[in-house]
Amino acid sequence: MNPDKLKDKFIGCTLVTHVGDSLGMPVEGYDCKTIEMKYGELREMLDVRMGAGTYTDDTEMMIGIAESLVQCRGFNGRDMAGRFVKLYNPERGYGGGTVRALSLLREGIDWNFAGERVFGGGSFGNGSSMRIAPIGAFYYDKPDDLRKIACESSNITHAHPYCKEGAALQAFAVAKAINSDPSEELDKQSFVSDMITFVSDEGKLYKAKLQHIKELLEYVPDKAEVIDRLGNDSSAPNSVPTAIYSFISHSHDFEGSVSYAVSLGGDTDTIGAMTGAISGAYHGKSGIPQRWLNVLENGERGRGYIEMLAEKLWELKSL
Ligand code: R7I
Ligand code: MG
Ligand code: MG
Repeated sequence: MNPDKLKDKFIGCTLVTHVGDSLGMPVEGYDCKTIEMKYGELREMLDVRMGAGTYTDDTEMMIGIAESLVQCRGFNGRDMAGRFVKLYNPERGYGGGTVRALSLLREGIDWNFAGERVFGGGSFGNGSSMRIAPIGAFYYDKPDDLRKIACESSNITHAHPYCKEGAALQAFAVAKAINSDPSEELDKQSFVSDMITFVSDEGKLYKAKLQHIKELLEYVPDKAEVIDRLGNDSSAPNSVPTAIYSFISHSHDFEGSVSYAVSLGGDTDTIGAMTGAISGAYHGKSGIPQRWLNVLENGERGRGYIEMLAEKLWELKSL
């Protein structure tokens, strides 16, 4: 891979996590029909709820992962857990399970044991998949390491096997998108087949959903069918496959993929963020519409900071 293109893709997957998060944030929890009725096709960041271009917990936690990988030159669970705790801003709209895990970590519970104490055995929420883009990028050429590190990073807050598998699958989708050349036609069916092969025996649920994706790619289904077969809620199994489908079904259309993800309703910021991570990894930063970049928040840990972290991650990789 041309180093400049690789750098563009590293920045793309992190920055478009922010884009998808911010595009979906104003309508999180709305159903598909309400979004369509109120806004039609949502392609602009609305100035409601937290304000246009503001990110939520999805991006804040992704920043924690990127900072930790850069500072530790790879995965360090204790450091990553500490950064999640330090960055936590309750105004960003965290899920209840993650709030509980972070408070256990703050009380001094070891990073390897807090996650399993949430919801008695670990949350199955999508909180560990939504933040995974930097791990998908950093380990894009090492699928075994990618799986291991994605699972360990999930375990910090989300110990349920569905979450570990979901985080690994989402990271693998980012890695596959980085490895794919957007100037060539994407072989959609083989992209999904590779994902089915990647899923472990504990992830049967994901294998079944990926099989649904293969079928849905054969025609243009209406949104109700996609939601029915793949889901759109805040559990990992009902959102990671939805993001993968949103990307693959619109792989040629960067803007359309993220807008489509949000249009499905439900957990819109998160499905938008995860779709954005894959689309951004595929098209790179250079594919992002300028009007979207312009509106992203850009304070102390905003757009510029995220871009700087992604560049550092890429530099580490290029050593
Ligand atoms: O996974 P998590 O961080 O939530 C992420 C979501 C995203 O949409 C963000 O944008 C933010 O809005 O929150 O937080 P969790 O609370 O661990 O999981 C999310 C949801 O999954 C919870 O609110 C529960 O509804 C559900 N859930 C469970 N319910 C019962 N028993 C997850 N695990 C369980 C469980 O074991
Ligand atoms: Mg959120
Ligand atoms: Mg969400």
